[in-house]
Amino acid sequence: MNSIQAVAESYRLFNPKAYLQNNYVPPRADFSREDSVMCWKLRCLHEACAKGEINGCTLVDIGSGPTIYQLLSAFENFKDVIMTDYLEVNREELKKWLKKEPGTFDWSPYFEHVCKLEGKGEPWQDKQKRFRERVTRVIPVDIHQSCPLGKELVSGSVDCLVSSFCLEACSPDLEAFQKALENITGILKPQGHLLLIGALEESYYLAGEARLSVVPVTEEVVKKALCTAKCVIREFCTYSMTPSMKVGVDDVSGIFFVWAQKKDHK
Ligand code: U87
Repeated sequence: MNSIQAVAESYRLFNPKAYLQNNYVPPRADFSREDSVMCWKLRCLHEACAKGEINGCTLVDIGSGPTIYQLLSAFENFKDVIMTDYLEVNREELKKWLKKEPGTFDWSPYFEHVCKLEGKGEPWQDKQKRFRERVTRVIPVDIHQSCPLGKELVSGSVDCLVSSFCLEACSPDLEAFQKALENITGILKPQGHLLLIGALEESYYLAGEARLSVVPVTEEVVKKALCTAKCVIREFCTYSMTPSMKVGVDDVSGIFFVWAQKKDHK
């Protein structure tokens, strides 16, 4: 078994419900605390999307997992939103939520928070309704394939990519991380946008019975990888995990947020 297969194997025990409990409730998602990691992520995404440059026809989220927060600002600027994950359990969790089936995660505090950031006084229910209408597909993805989304979404067809905590969490080493970044940015149009969020210097995280290995990356590694993948960095921000954000579900030391743009020429 090669190391990419070994990562795939380790994901077989991934539990979406446990994962959501570990990362998407307080203290990590405490909307009453501006310094919580979730407030920071949502603010970075909001500010980049509010500039008015990130828009177009198709937006694809790579490695969505069972979560939607990463799209709450960007989705408004695109006609068609596609969510993706490697695991069927995660795709099923997303589809259930989109279809308003009972027993799914409550994302309403996230919608409320993003509505507040936008400051238009819009009821969060309206945004949630729009989001459910805008996501047209939830499809499989494998960042280790040269066409991560298969033949349907080919090279140079997508206006914007979002990806949160996927590349480093699914790559056995830096070489695979680099290649995965090139694979996903390959589907972007020239000048297409990339909104990338990831863990800094993390080596593992837990999701129920699953213990997933993570390839530790630094700010410099990420910047160099983007440059090699022919992406121009428009913004790069980092967040240091405060003691209260350390909850025993991983050993992450910080988080990065990047807004980058694919170069014109190959
Ligand atoms: C999220 N995007 O929560 N190809 O943001 C493509 C694959 C492959 C493959 C597995 C990582 C969790 C990070 C979502 C889900 C991201 N998942 C799929 C976690 C780790 C730091 C930290 C985390 C979360 C796999 C929040 C916070 C912090 C998962 C997804 C990775 N520790 N995708 N070959 N293999 N996947 O099914 O859904 O990647 Cl605050 Cl700090």
